[in-house]
Amino acid sequence: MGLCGAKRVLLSESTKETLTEFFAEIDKNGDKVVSKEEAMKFWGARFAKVNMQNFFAEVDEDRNDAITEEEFLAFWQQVLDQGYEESEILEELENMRQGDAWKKWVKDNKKTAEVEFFEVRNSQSSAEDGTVRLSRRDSKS
Ligand SMILES: [Ca+2]
Ligand SMILES: [Ca+2]
Repeated sequence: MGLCGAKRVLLSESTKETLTEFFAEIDKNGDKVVSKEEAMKFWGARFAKVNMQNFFAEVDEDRNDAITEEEFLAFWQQVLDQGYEESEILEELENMRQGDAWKKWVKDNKKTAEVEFFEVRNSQSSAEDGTVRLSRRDSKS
């Protein structure tokens, strides 16, 4: 078990910088902590609450209803560990700046990292939790 190669990719300095900038955009009062109110404001009127809840569910590691810069960066490192590319992260950040919803990066159900990786590669579309199955629809008999 485990990701093949087992070589851990770390966030690059430039990506970290972009993430920090993004964090600062949400952290309106600049106290280095993102509150639920700030997250709601960031997403504005459209599904702000759902986005905020998904965001906190994934990123607020210690569940204290506040996201620190440390938690934020640690989260994105986890995303990388799951097999996403930095370019995908950067693209998604840009999308969110344009008002896109928070994408669910980490799946809740228990699956191995390998399966997760497989799904990430094969379901770039917006398949929701639970509906993704490892079907072999491309095998013709
Ligand atoms: Ca703040
Ligand atoms: Ca926290």
